[in-house]
Amino acid sequence: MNIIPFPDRAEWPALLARPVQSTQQIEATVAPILEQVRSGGDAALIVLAQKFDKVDLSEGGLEVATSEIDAAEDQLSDELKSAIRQAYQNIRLFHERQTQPVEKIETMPGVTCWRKSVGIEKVGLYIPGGTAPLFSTVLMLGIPAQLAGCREIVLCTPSNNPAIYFAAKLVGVTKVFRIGGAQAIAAMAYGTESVPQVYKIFGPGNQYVTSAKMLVAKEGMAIDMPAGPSEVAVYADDSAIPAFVAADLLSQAEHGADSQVLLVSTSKKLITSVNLTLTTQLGKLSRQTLAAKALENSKMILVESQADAIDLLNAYAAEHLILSVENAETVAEQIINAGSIFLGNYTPESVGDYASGTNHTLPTNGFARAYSGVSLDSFVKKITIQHITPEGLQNVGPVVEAMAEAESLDAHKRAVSLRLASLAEANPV
Ligand code: HSO
Ligand code: ZN
Repeated sequence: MNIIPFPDRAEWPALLARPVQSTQQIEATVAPILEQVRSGGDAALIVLAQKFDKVDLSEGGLEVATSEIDAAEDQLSDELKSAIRQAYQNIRLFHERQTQPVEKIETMPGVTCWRKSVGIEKVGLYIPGGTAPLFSTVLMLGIPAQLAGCREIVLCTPSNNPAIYFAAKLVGVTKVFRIGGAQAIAAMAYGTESVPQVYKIFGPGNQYVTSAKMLVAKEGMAIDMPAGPSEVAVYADDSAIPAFVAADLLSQAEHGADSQVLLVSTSKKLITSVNLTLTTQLGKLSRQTLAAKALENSKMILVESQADAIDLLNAYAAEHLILSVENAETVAEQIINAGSIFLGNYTPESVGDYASGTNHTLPTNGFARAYSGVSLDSFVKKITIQHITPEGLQNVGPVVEAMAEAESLDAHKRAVSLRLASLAEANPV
C-alpha cells in the first residue's frame, strides 16, 4: 500500500479526496431507463430484466411467490439460520431502544406541545445482487422498518439467494420483487401494475442504482442517503496488533475495487508491520483481485502526533473508523466526523457489519460530516401536536398578536384577537 510519511496539512485535502466518479455519463444512461419504467410499467421491467440481467420474468412474474420465500429456509444450513436469527435479535434490541417516549411539554401554562412518531407507510428496500449478495443489509434496513411500523415494506433484488428471502421473511417484508438495477429504483419510485409506489427508498447499489436514487430524489422521492463506495479508516498505535489491523483493512477492501481504506499512525514500526502482513493476508483471499484494486486507491499515513491524527480523521470523515489505540474511548470523544466508531483491538468492523446491533448503512464519501447512518429515525416521521387551553391562549396570544402585526399579517393576528375577545366577553373582569 502507498505509505505517505508526514504530509503537510496543505496536502491533506488532496490526500483525503475520494476517487472522483463522473456522474454525468451514468445519468445519461439511467434517465431513459427511469422514463421507460415510468411510462411502460411491468412490461418495461420485463424487457429491462431480459436486457440487463438476462432473466425472463414474463413467465414467473415480477413478484417472488410466498411459497418460494417460505422454501428458502430449507435451503440454508442450521448454523447459518441460527447466526441470522442471533444477528436479528441483536440488531432489533439496539434499534428498539431508539424509540423515544412521547413527552408532553408545557411551554407556558396552558400551552402544551408534543411529537408523535409515525412509521413511513410504504418503504422500498433495494438489495443488490452481484458477486456477494448482502443479505445482512436486509436485516439492517428491514428491522428498523419493522420496528417503525411501516405498513408496506417492498424489497427489490435481482438475486434469488435464499438467505435474502429468509431474512426478508424475518423482518416482515410484505412483497419481494426479482428486479434489479436502476429499473428497480424506478419501479418503487413511480409504482407499476405490480410494484407499489413507496414514499422512501433505501439501500446500497452500484453507480447506476445510486444515480437512479439521486435522480428520483430530485423529483421529490425521499432516499436514505447519497451512497458512495464503502470505506474504513484505522487509527492504530503500537498497542495495535498488525495482523488484526491488516485484516480490518482487507475486510473493507474486499467489498469492491472502488472501496477505500486508510491507515493512520504515529508509529512507523506499526505501519511497516501492517504493510507486510497485509500482503500475506491478501494472497489468501478469494476476492484478492478486487481487494488489490481497492488497495491501489488506499494509503497509510504517518503523522507526527495524536492531535494530527485526530484532525486528519475528522477531515476525512470516514464511514467506519477503527481506533486501535490506547485509551480508544477517550480518543473517540474527540472524533466529530465519522459514521460508526469501533474501539480497541477486539472490535473489528465486520462485527458491526453483521451482528453487534448497530446499523451498517452508513454515510460514505465524507457525508459523515452532516449525515447519520440509518436508524429507527430513518423510517419514521415525527408529527408535532399542540393543544392550547383558554388560559394558554391568554398567555401566548399577545405574543403572537405582536409578532403578526410586525409581519403585517392581519389574518394571523385576527385568529388570536377574535378568540381573546370572545374569552373576555364570556368572562368579563
Ligand atoms: N461494510 C459494508 C456492509 C457489509 N459488510 C455487509 C458485509 N456485509 C458497508 O458498511
Ligand atoms: Zn463490510
